Amino acid sequence: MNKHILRCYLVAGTQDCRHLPQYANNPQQTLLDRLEQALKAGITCYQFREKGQFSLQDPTEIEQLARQCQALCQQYNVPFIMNNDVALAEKLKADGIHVGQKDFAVDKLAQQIQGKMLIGLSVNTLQQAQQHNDFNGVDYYGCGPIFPTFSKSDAAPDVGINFVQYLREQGITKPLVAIGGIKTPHVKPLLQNGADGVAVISTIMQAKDVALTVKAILGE
Ligand code: TZP
Repeated sequence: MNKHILRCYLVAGTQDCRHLPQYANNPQQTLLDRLEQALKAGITCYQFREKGQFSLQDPTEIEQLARQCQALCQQYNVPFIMNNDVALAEKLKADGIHVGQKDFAVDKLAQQIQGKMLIGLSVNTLQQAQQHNDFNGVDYYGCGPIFPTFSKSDAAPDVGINFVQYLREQGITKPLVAIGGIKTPHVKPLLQNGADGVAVISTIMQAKDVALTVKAILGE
């Protein structure tokens, strides 16, 4: 895979838009508007993650929104990754699927997907990273949470900014995106430590100026 897609990776669903003024009238449109601003500004990847108690619950509404987000991503030529929902990812022919450690047997998933989509896997320990380092079925790791996060209720313990460097020193060569509590000043040290990019929710979703924030992440 092209590692550059991990450089500025936005993860978001309607639950991440609750602070925005438009949200009360139309959560879906609020997400779509933010996503388009971020796409225009140059994000390199988007993960559709509709999750938790404040997310949409109706599968038809979720699918409809996912399709709209996907269409926007296609317009800007940015990969559309589905969080966790393999059936929906396959139905929509998403560019990728991202799964956690507890979600799936990733080896089985890779067999099922047969290279038709990218597969991202969350890792939180060296052992987890070692387990699939040489397995081509996993395309990239989401490594974290690096810092404490308010965007994921069941987040694993935070690993700290030097964890990425530690993984690289221990021979982890898989493309890797750092995630969890990442703000713009953390981007440079994370890249220097060996990350291929950063994935964020709140830094972009809560930005006063989305374009400036995306550019800051991209170092522009
Ligand atoms: N996985 C690990 S941390 C996290 C996810 C989805 C949440 C990241 O959100 P934020 O707001 O960038 O900390």
